[in-house]
Amino acid sequence: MRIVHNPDHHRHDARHEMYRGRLVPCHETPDRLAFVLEALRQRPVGVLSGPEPVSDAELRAVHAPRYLDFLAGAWEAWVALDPANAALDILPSVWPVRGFRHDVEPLNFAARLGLYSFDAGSPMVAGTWAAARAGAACAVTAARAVLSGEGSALALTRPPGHHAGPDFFGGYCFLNNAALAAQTLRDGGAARVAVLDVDYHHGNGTQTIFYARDDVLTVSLHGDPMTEYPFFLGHADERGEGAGLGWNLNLPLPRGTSAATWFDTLDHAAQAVERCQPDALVVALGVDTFEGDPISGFHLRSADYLRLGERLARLGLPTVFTMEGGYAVAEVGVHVVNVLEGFEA
Ligand code: Q9C
Ligand code: ZN
Repeated sequence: MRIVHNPDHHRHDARHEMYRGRLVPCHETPDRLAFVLEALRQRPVGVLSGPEPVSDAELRAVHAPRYLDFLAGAWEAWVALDPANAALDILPSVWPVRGFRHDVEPLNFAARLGLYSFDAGSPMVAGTWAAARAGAACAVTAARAVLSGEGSALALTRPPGHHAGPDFFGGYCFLNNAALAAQTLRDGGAARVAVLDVDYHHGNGTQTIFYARDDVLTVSLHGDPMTEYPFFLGHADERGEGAGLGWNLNLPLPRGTSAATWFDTLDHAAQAVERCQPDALVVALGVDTFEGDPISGFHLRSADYLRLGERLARLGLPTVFTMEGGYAVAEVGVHVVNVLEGFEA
């Protein structure tokens, strides 16, 4: 297994996210990745490397140019408003909802920030763009490795990606690493690609990116959006649209779901992947399904991640993993490496 590590991830190190009316310390922190690297030192299940460069064209195959331009220039625009802003994180506070215009990009910075986001939980700092872009390069590099015959690869990166859509960020995500990996696999010759999202939260960004397409199957098992973030997408009746009808599968589960039920549902997800007969698989690997996760509500235990890896390996597909959520920080490394070990066994 090839493991492509993001050397710039630590540059995304925000202070606070808005949660229940307060600014609370960020859940998505640089030490999450440090714990994975430490677990890999103890159990070297793969060969570590850095990312190759990614082109703007590759990013634009998934994200809107004006969104990418906004992200790339956001910090400079923020500090230009007031030099004192350099000491503050960027957080949106105004959004265009139903009936508002989305086709006109306002000049005002706060308004542009709201246009391109969907929550106040995803702060940006000076290094966010560099970290996210290097993370995208990790995802593309991992996909290229699999295209070159490597059986599997992990984009070991943060910030995560599966909540980021064609032109919006949120849920701690800015660039959709799983979608970039899937698109790279498509462009490299895979006729059909499946994305299987096992993060606790619905992969709304990935779903949105591929919703009308019949070349990428998106499958997500996640906390029921009636009660769980991201709330406004992820229901079972979202099956794709146009040519993509039948190419999206959501398997929402109630908060409190046991490991036994979760694995039964994973089996349904895996069967849907098999039916589509893809040439390659992308696994959006969140480990916030852990019973000890501070913001989630499923009950997987550490050893269950070995089983998850084994089940994914049974699909027998060239596989790219992208690192998504998981906020029981000290356990994240053990869980990610358990998945990889189970996969390689
Ligand atoms: N109720 C990922 O796992 N905030 N993102 C939830 C707690 C957003 C999670 C607040 C959670 C986003 C990649
Ligand atoms: Zn998550």
